[in-house]
Amino acid sequence: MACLTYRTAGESHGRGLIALVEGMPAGVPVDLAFIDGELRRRQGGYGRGGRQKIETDHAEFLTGVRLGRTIGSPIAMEVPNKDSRLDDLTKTPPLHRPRPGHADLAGSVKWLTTDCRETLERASARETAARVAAGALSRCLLREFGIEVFGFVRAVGEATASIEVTPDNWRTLLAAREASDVYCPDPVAEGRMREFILAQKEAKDTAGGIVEAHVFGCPIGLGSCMTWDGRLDSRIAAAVVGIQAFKGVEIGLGFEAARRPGSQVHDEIFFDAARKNTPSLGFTRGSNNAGGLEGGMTNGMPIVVRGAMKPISTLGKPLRSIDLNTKQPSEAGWERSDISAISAASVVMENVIAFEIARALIEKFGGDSVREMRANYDAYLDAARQLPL
Ligand code: EPS
Repeated sequence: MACLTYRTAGESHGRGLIALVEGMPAGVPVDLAFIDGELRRRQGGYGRGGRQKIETDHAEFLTGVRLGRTIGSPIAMEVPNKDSRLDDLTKTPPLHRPRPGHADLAGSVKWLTTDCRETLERASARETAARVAAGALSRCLLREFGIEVFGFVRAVGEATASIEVTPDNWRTLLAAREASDVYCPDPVAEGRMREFILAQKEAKDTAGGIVEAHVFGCPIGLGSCMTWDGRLDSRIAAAVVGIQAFKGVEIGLGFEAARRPGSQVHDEIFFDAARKNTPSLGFTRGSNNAGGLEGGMTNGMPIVVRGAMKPISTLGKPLRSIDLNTKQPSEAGWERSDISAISAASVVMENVIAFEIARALIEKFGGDSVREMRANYDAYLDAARQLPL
């Protein structure tokens, strides 16, 4: 079975970050401007630190692409680091005082060192540049099937965007998001988010938040209820909580569904013959509380995912910690960092979700080339439209 996978390599201050994507069919038009655009969006956002002023992230394709299209071979992408200084001890000195919330303590014990740098260099969210590169590449495939992803910042502090995202309004919201340096399309909430982040900066503190992504255009039946790890919701949840600093994920109504009776949760089913030729095959719903996934499979409604990011763990006013060499109480170490990376997190979540959708799409429609996938996709929708036989 065709299986799309990716691995990443690279340290925050090493030579660069690598994404190795395997299983991408031949014939995908690689939109480098789009991929680099996503990398630049990941660098942006209100509350980012000094590193992003140094870097101009872009993807270099080392393998797997010829004349602007994938050729079916493994694809190695590199995002070079300008701030490369891993082997210079004066510029990357040892860090012995683990930051609460970071990988520092667990990693140092795990790899039997008292220098947290050996862990933090890889644990750093800089690695998400490679994930965004892989995810943005997968979106070049998704586009061929009319599947699009839209992400934004839903909440920071007490400020929550009061917008409803629909297949009809998301492009307008996207324009509003593009105009917002917090990446929140609700201008009132955006102002309050900015105030909260600025207040944390002044208090030498940090901010997290909630990001949200919507996927439009999936045909019914991606993912599978047959195995736990074939369930698309399980893969999406793993991909989202696998992002640095993410502590939670919700699909559709999420935890709220657990508080309500069934009649106020489940999305009633209707049929609209006029939409028979769309990927939803004409099946419509009165609501989308399931967030587009039932039984771990797409149901034709937009996929809706929220992720919770904890505040950045490097605080300007450090929390109490201990020195790993002396075991004496000490303030946590300080490293250049962000006050908030919530806007960047929305870009990362969009792209890791896109990758999981692309993986499920390739599993369902297989094929060594986009052309073959397209034929399988069309044949499936035709067969489904002909039901009952
Ligand atoms: C990041 C780059 C890092 C940090 C941040 C994310 O750059 P540097 O450590 O050189 O300042 O800004 O990483 C962390 C928040 C972290 O805890 O490691 C990036 O490119 O996203």
